[in-house]
Amino acid sequence: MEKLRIIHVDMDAFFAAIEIRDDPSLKGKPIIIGGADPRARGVVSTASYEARKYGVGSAMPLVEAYRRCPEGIFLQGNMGKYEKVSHELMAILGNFTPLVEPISLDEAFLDIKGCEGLFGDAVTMGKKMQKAIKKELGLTASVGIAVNKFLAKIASDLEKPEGLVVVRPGEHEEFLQDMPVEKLWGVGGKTAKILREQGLYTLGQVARMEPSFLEARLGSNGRVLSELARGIDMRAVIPSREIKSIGREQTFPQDIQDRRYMETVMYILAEDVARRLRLKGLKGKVVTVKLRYSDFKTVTRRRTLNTPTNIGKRLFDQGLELLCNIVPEGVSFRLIGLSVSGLQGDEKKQLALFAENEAREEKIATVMDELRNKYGDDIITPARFLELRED
Ligand code: TTP
Ligand code: MG
Repeated sequence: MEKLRIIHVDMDAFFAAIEIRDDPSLKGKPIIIGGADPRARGVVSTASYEARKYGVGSAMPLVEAYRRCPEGIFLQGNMGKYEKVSHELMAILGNFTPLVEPISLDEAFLDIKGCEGLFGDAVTMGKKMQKAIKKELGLTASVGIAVNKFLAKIASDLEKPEGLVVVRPGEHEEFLQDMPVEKLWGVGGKTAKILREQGLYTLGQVARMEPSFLEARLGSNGRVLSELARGIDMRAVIPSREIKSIGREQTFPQDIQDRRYMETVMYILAEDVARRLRLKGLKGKVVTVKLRYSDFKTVTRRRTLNTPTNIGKRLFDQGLELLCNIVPEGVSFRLIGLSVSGLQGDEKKQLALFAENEAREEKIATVMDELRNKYGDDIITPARFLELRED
């Protein structure tokens, strides 16, 4: 029989809990993070459990949250602070096992394989993690423990806040039986509707269906969903990849002085780096520009953005500004480089924090990537790019 060895940790009302920790006068009050002015445009990133009683939740427009909970305390939030706490959280978890896979700022999977001897069994370890998080961060976490990721993730959500739910080997059938189909990984409104049209409302019903029936309606995803509903999930816990930065450099065959040329090169570098970030599902916060003068002296300059990005336009604006600061008029150079570090996973859920504009630009950029992948790089060619090619 499989062993209980996967732990899923998810912080309770993460952003709101941090604000309450840092300002105890907020304790027990309905706190809504997403914007200080609830009449302004914007969405809720999260709400304290007190605010959730009013029906306020993540991704809801602020205006709607205000309508439901006018006495709520609306706060802008501070992404930099939440990221710092997230790093501290992951470091605490890393003390238990090197096999930590961060899923978002407040969530991670752990595989305790090989570490049982040190801290006891999975349940003992889960409790110790909750204790360490509370003691060191002053925050509460919920924990799910099971034989695989899927079951552990569902378990951690069941008794929030400060819950600890164990799905023992062999118990998954009963555990999943009455859960709604939305609990399946990747099942949103559309797939849920297809399942319901087939009379499938619960995971128990999906589990009893022939996998081939689901496959006929949902493609290869149908087979995966069938397995999950039967409590089968073979995905391994993959410790966070250690990509530290993504960048690109351009060396020139001869010395360059022309500012417009420099701008064009920066544009191409920015678009390329942004595209690779998106391809890897990453965003970065620190933009670094490198410049080698014709005498081979090399300088670098960096700047940290307010919010992480994978949009070429933002990298370009920032890169160009840095570049202009280090190239005095009339000086010639041989190499320009642009790189982005301070990388983090591009979690959809963090979207809510970003300006609507960025979300739009991101969509456009993704569509452009798809076109380029399909038809080649030439399909979308900004005017700037054309100029360079003619050179
Ligand atoms: P969640 O873990 O989904 O939510 P939570 O920690 O606030 O509450 P729960 O106790 O139910 O786990 O997300 C973690 C943080 O990510 C959350 O505090 C704020 C941010 N977030 C957004 O910015 N937008 C979103 O739509 C969601 C779902 C989360
Ligand atoms: Mg959470």
